[in-house]
Order: sequence, then C-alpha cells, then structure tokens
Amino acid sequence: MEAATTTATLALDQIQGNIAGFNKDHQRFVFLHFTDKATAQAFLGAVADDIATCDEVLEFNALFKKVYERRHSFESQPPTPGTPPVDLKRNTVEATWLNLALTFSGLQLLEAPGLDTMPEEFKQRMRERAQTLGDVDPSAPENWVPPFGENIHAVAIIAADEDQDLQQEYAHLQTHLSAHQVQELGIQDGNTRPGDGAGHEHFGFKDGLSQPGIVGLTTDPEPGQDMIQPGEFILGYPAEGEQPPPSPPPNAYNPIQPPAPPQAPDWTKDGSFLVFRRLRQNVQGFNEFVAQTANANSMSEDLLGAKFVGRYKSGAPLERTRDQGPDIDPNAGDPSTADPSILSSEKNNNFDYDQDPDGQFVPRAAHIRKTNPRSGNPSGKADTNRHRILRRGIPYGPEFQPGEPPYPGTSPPPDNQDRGLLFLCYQASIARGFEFIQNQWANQNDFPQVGDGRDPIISQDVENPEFNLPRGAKALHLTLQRWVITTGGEYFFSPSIAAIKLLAEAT
Ligand code: N7H
Repeated sequence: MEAATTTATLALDQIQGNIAGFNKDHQRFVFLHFTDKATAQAFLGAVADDIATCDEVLEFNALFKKVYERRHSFESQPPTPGTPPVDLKRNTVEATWLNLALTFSGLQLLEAPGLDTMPEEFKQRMRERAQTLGDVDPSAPENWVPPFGENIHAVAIIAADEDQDLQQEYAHLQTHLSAHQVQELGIQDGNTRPGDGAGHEHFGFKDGLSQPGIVGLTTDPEPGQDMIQPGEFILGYPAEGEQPPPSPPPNAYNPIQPPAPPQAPDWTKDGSFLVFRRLRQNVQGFNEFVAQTANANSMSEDLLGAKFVGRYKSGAPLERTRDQGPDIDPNAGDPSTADPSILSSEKNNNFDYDQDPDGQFVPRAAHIRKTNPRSGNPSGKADTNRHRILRRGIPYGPEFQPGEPPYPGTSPPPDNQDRGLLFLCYQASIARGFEFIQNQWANQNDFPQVGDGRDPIISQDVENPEFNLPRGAKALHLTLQRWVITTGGEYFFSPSIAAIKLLAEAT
C-alpha cells in the first residue's frame, strides 16, 4: 500500500454521494435540457435537498455491509432441508439516491461565474473530443444513439436497490421537471446482471474490484489498495505530488502530458468531473474470437480471456498465478476453482508488476495493466497515481442469448441485442484521468513498451488492433477485432450541494 502523506478533512456532507459509490443494482440516467436560466435555477433550488451526499452513502454502505455479513454468517450454516434459498440482499437495508451533474453548456446557461477557467476538454464536450479519444468509424459521434447528439444541460442519476423504488423516485423527479419546464431528452437504464452474472459485465468478467482508496474518505483500505490524495478526484484538496514525472527511458512512445489547468472558481470546491460513456459490447464476437484463437494456439479459453483482461472471469488476478510457478499450464482453467484463496482480499488486488516486467504472466497490453500499469509504468508508480479514476459503471441491455443472430447482422443492432457498459468515472481532471488513460495508454501501441499493442477491450482508434502476448518461446502476435464501441457519452461536472444552491440563487 502506498503511504499517504497528507490528511485532509473532506466536506463529506457537501460532496455528491456517487463519488463515494452508490453501488446499486438499478440505476437510471435522465438527460435534461433547461428552458432558460430562471426555470433552471428554480429546478436546482427544488431538487438541491433531494441530492444524496457522500456521508449518507458511506454510512448506508457501512450499515448494509454489517447487516449483510451478519446474515451471511447465519446463512453459511448448513441449510435446513426443505427451506427455500435465501436472497441475502433482501431484508437488509435499502435506500434510493439522487445525484445531479451539469454540462458546460448547462453551466453557461446558468451563467456560473469563472467559466472561462474551466478546462478545455470540458468546454468542448465528449463528442468534440472524438479524435483525441479515438472515437472514429463505428464509434464516431455521428453514429451515437439519442440523446447524445443533443444539447444536454444536465444528467440526473437515480439509483435504487429495487426497480419499484427507482420508478417512484423517477416519478418524483418528473414532477420537478414539469413544474420547471425542464425537458427530458432521454433516459438510459443500467442494471446489475441477473443471477450468477451479478457483479460481472457482459463479457462475463467480474468488475468493480480495483478502486483507488481516497485519503480522508476510505477508512479501511484493502490489502494493496493505493491511498490517493483526494485532490485527484475532488476539487479543492491536495493532489498527488505535483512534480513532473521523470523522463521515461528512450523509447518511441512519448506521452504528451496535459497542461496544468488554470485556477478553478471557488464554487467548484467539493465538486468532481464526471465522464459518462455508453459502450456497446459485441459478446458473440468476443466469445467466438476467444474460442477460435485459444483452440488454434492450444490454450484454454479461460486463460486467453484472462490474458486480454488481466483477470479471469471470477476476478482472479493473472498476476497472482505466478504463485503457481512460471510453467502455468496453458490449459489450466480459472485458478480460483482449485484455490479460492486467490479471490480473498489478501490476494485479489495485492500485486504489482515488478515480478513480471516482460508480461509473461500479465501481457503489458492487458486491459487492467494498460489502464493501471501500477509499478510497470516506465514513468514510475508516482506518475501512474496521477492518472487514477473512480469507476462507477453499470451494465445495460439484455442478457446475451447464445445462438442469437450474429452481431452486427444489423447496424445498429436491435434493442434486444444492444448491451454493454455504462462507463462512469469521477476525477478532478478529465484530461489527466479518463482522457489520458484512453488516449495515452489504452489506444497506444507503444505503451508501456514499444510494440506491446493496444488495449484489447477498450482501445478505439483502429479497426484491428494488434496485441502482443508473450509466453516463453511461443509468443503470439494477435490481430484483434473491436468488440467495444462507443455509442454515446458526455462530460459533466458534479457540483457540491452548496454550489448547487449558489447556482440556484445567483443573479
Ligand atoms: Fe475496465 N472488462 O470486462 O474487461 N475493466 N472495462 N475500463 N478498467 C476492469 O479491476 C471493462 C473501461 C479500467 O486497477 C476489469 O475492477 C469493460 C474504460 C481501470 O487494476 C474488468 C469495459 C476505462 C480498471 C474491466 C471497460 C477502464 C479496470 C477488472 C467496456 C478507462 C482497474 C475488474 C465495455 C478509460 C485496473 C477490476 C486496476 C478494470 C472490463 C471500460 C479502466 C473486467 C468490458 C473505458 C482503471
């Protein structure tokens, strides 16, 4: 674990709750357009006290965990024969949350002070960043689904444990919308996958395992969890060391560091930038490619999938298979079947890449190594920790049905095949957080080292990305396909509660 150097007192009653992580099974994103400044202000004033804060969410999550664990220890006793299986999440505690975030154009309409100092990428909005992000060809903004071509002013995020609670909160929000002539441009629902898929994204991999800890907010870090200064995620707090990273060794890859942002206006304190990205996943295409390539190269599908992601579907980290020695059986399945301890908090995120510099275990272009290179960043771990994000994504769309018509048989696919991830992340700088990870790491062939290849899951800039899979004398140089495409997205700012009230009243 990285040592924390500064302890800041965070205004947890001012910071919006999803920054701490709603962690709810049902979420609805409602995209809004204001009529004019006066009605927008009246709307903000009306909903300000409905917005969930970090302290509430943290307290709720702690209580939920406590009750869940008590019930789990009871349920882990041998079941009484004849009694039905118990859903452990039922009868714990429940809450429904609302958050609100504004685009640059929403802030302009509200005439928020000091907008000229806002960062360029935020002013430009996601669709105008397409070249930087690699959103070209099928991912190009002209192919995005509604309402991402429209002038979105804000997004309301509703999160609930039960769908009926979400519907109730949505109905409540709609009364505010109609009272203040706020136009609803569209909604996007996200849901945890059902049954055994819960906690896993649509390719089948367990998600949400590795998150940075936040100094002043995370009280009980997991083994290996980096504690990062709050200023990396929330405005107005100390950030990680501001020193420029040491020059990487001579290499064709030369990252372009984003310029330091100008001094932000006072009202942005306790706020955070929110990236929303709608990513469609071609599950059949991914499964077929993994099956054919694994078969052609005498590997198990489990192992090849893990080489692309850096973790097996269960979440077992490939790096920890080093414990099994360098001759890991290429046909071995998921190691957690034989040794469930690999999934324990002692092991699951407690690793670095020092012992695997060549990527023999975790290819250097594997998704989790590209997006968080840990110690394997040629610019050093301190630099890695200036590019961390708080991921808050949730899957959308129906379950994949084996045998459904091939995708993309129709373009765009019908609703019953449109599935993927609503990727959300919070950070203090989109240029240094999301954009840097996407553009300077995932999309680059030469990061961390020359010829490593592109991120097989999220790289966006080329149709057939290359991927280098070292494994002793049998190294593979694969030409992949693009199984994840961008179908919408926007940049938002999630202001503090005090700032929402200020924007509601400012003349
Ligand atoms: Fe990723 N996947 O299923 O393959 N991601 N991701 N991601 N991702 C992670 O560690 C996935 C996306 C990061 O700290 C896991 O929590 C899919 C974007 C980062 O070791 C899995 C999509 C960006 C991490 C996936 C997608 C990132 C991470 C392992 C899109 C940023 C933490 C579970 C459809 C630009 C890395 C876990 C670390 C982990 C998948 C999107 C970034 C399974 C399918 C757009 C920083």
